Amino acid sequence: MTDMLYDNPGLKFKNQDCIGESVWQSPSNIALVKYWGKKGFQIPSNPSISFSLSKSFTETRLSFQPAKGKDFNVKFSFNNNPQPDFEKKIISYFKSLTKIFPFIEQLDFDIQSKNTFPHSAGIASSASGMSALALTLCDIEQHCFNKQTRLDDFFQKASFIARLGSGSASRSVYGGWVAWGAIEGMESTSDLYGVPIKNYIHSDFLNYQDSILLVETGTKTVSSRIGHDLMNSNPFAKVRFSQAGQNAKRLVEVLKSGDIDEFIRITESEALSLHAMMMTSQPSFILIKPQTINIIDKIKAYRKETGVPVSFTLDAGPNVHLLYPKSVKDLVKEFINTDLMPHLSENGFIDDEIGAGPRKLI
Ligand code: 2P0
Repeated sequence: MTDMLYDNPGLKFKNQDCIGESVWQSPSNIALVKYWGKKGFQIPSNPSISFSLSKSFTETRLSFQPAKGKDFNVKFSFNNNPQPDFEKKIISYFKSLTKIFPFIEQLDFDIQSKNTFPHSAGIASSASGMSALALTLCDIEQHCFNKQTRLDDFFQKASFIARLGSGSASRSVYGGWVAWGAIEGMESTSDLYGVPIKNYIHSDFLNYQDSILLVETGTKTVSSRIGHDLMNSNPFAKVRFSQAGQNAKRLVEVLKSGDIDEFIRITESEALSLHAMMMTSQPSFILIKPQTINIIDKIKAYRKETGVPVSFTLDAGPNVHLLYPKSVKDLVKEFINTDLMPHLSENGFIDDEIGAGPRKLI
């Protein structure tokens, strides 16, 4: 299986045939079991589980034609604005892929990208951006070499390629619930690519909601590269990786059984453990803000008083992802409007939910 991922269709193709464009929309995702720490090159220190979002996605148009110069060229613009700094990052990412995709060296690329969510909203744009880019690259391979890949293999390779750009992006090439990283007792899972876990999901978890409560937008988050690196010297890292492995295994069972109380226990603990790792690294980072804690307190109190199964998770920033099944959406809307709004920034919240995954437009 792994061989297929590295397989390339040969160094040369008829240049004149390889011209065209590929356009993909690919979602961001929110992790419930967190990836924080890696070993070697883009291999996670523990498995992670996320669901892909519906409204928060990147749309990437990649046009390609035979290279004019000796080296391949990449132009990248975001919202129609050229991004020379990001261009350099893409060139080095593309260079890292030339063993798998030798055609990269023979083409010039024009990449135009845009997001449906604001840059500063604390939604993982590397997950949606790098997965969209990986999907367009896999598309070129199909186009230029007339490959007839099985759909499952196409997405597995896209996930593998996306991971090499950004770990969390490996989970965004699928809709619904996705695991990345080997989970004990689940042979389909791998450190090399994400796998959809759709066969195991209880109906309560099929339409889960994520209202992203914007506490502070535009705040600096710790770069994921630095954050992951700091786990190498974190004194609690070993325990954390083991905890995440257990939580991933347990969460897969919970998604199947529909045990929402256990879901809440695991996922809230994951969110706080992620931030505990940041607080206990050297240098330390405190990314949560006073309003993050106020909101968490309100969520816990509301859940205790009403029994409504709302819970929180956090990404690497101060905003709170409010999670709940669709059946309680009206109640939760009211809770947000009356209890939580005073704690939010002027940007309010983004009402998102589990999504169906990437979409090919062209
Ligand atoms: C996650 N995060 O599982 C965790 C939770 C942030 C907090 O994955 O270096 O941008 O590109 O592989 O995927 C952020 O790290 O890191 C991340 P790279 P990535 O979603």
